[in-house]
Amino acid sequence: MSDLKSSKLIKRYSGNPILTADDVPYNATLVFNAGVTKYENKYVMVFRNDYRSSKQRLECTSIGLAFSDDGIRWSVQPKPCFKLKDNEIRRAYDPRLTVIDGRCYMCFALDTVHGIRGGIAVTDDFDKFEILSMTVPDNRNMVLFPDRVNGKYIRMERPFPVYGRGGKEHFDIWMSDSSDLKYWGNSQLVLGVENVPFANDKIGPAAPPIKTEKGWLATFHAVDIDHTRGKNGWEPCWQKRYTAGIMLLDLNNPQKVIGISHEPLLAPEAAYETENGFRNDVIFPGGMILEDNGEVKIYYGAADTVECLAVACVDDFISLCTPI
Ligand code: BMA
Repeated sequence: MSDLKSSKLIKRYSGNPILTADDVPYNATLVFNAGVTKYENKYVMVFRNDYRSSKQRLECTSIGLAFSDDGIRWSVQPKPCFKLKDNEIRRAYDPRLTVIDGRCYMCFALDTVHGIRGGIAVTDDFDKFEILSMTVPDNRNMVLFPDRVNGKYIRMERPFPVYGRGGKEHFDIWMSDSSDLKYWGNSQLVLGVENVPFANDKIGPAAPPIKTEKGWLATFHAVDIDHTRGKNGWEPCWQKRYTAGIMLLDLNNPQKVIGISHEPLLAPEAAYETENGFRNDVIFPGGMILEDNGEVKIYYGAADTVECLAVACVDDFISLCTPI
């Protein structure tokens, strides 16, 4: 799995990265893994910011807020917008946004004393957030579908069962539904890591899916480990690579995979993905927007350090997805 290339059907924005720590008017070091949506005629971004309170460690995380008129040039608001921290919760991070019936919902991961949890909150102004639900550990990478299916809200997620998967990081994509966004059940497996030819470790949902006539288009991240990789970033030893994949899910039974792209959509190739980052070779999409002209914008964190954009045509994405 040494040489992975990006699909020819997707183009990186030539002005990448679209957001870095230099654009943020408060303490910021790594600005990445953003959730992006269109809400009330503007593009909205919530991004992860890991920063230092002292010179030594990147021990703090906040979630920043930015707005844009074109989805490319962003203006970061003066203060972070969401912080969840107490004696139990260490930080909230990796936010994803979905607009459902005109309200904006944010999924996020929580590092807590007793494990990693997935949360869902709703906001109408990006100032006040009402927490609707938090999972038991360990779960994260949760994304909400923008429409109900058969009357139910749908969430994709990535639990991490360790004992049941042989003690390895063999983690898969699951789906649950809910009548009220608070109580979730009817959980079903969607895609196993063994079904993704460019993963040998784990997979997880990436951006919230978009609806097309042919099915739900859903991105995911796929991880491969190579133990011959040495120091590959600021950390002493980072041996994983994160690529982005895409799949097409049945409109009425979204737990059913119609097809996947058997090659990555995006594999780390550009310098801002492979060099000088906190963890090099990481592509982590968190936002996908379908424009009226059929263009799809994909927003992704690169090297856990900056936020980037790539664009493609929705019909090309559909054509890439063939049966497993
Ligand atoms: C995952 C998460 C992401 C991060 C990725 C690569 O486990 O922590 O936030 O981008 O690792 O470091």
